Amino acid sequence: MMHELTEIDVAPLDAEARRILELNDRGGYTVPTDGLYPYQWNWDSAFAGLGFAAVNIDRAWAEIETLFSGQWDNGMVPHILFHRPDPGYFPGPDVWGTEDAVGRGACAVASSGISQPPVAASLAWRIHQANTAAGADRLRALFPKLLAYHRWIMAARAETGAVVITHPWEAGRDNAPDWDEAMAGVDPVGVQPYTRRDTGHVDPRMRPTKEDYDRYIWLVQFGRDRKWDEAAIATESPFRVADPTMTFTTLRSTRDLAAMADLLGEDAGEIRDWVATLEEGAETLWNPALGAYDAKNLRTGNFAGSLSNASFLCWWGGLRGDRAVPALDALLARSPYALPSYDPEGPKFDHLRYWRGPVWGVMNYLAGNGMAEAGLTAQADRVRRDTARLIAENGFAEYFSPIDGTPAGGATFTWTAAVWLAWAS
Ligand code: 9YW
Repeated sequence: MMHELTEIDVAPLDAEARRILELNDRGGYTVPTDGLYPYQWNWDSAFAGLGFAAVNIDRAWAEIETLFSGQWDNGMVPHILFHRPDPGYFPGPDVWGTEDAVGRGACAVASSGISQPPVAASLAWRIHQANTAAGADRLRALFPKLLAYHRWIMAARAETGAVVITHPWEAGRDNAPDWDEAMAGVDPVGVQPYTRRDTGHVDPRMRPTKEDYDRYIWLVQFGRDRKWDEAAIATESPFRVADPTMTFTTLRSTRDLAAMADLLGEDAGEIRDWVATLEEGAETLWNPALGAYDAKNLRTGNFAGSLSNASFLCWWGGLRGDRAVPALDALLARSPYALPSYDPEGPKFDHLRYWRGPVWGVMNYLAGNGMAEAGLTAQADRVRRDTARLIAENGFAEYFSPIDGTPAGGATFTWTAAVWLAWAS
């Protein structure tokens, strides 16, 4: 269903987006939103950097640099950096227990023990392109850190060529139907008593269920008990799922890393080998029954059967060809607002429950830019215009209903502001 773009008055929205970045700036890093998410998150921060690039290039680089101050010795960049204690969030550093984690080494920043979609290289590359003079030295300093991050991903998570997650939080799509089968394989026995904080900040109907949450915490305890040793987790965990978000964002970031290497006069041989491995791995996520890329539970070999916004990150990953276009067009036709995080006609659709239906600006940014690059102009325009309309009509919410645009989750959200400034406006 196509919508006419009503005239949007861009100037006040630009001003509000800038105000939000300022509001959430904690000095060198940005929180996703006050209250609900009071720390530095990995992919949120890369998007914050992209947003700052439109406002203050120095601040943009600082955001990425602070993120990499939390990098472990083994190259892993955690999904949350706990720079300052905040009792309003659960699970905090005491629950993650990463002080003596295998691979952490000398890193002094308290953090979680898992990572997130590695968009940092791609968005740093765009920050660099926004002002190549200002970014020359900073890109050179960042490059070896990005390389180490990607070397860790390939060694720890790419056993099938596709990139796996060890916890639903790692995909950045917490309660997506993609993980349902693997989550059902987790028996949350022995979960220590805990109090959720998220449901005190937003309506519980918009959040993951208690059944999911028990398993999230069980998986954290499982990793902590193994000192976050990747080898032990890979062998023993019931939860190991190859994820299109991780796979396609890694693929794109790896390509961007190769471009950086060329610019900096560094050897890109190892990086280009990773691209070939990831392309082969991406092929294992093609689900013919769905006509789209899908998550795959490595413990059973089963596809999730989930048509999602992650399915259509393939073009952002640099894949070409039309075979996913019919599924995309069908999804667009049944979504008043694109792109839903789960098919509105699917059996698990829930229009406001987090990653089981709602539209997310960051996913639209990645998917929409990929579509434009692949020449899918009409689809790319639709995704961008819907993102702009959602924000113009409903504000800078964390996410939106794909049915009626209802704003949901946290308000004054950093990455929604960043996506507006960098792309949607
Ligand atoms: C959590 C911060 C994060 C995002 C994730 C999103 C949610 C919840 O919020 O995670 O507690 O980590 O699913 O993508 O990075 O905005």
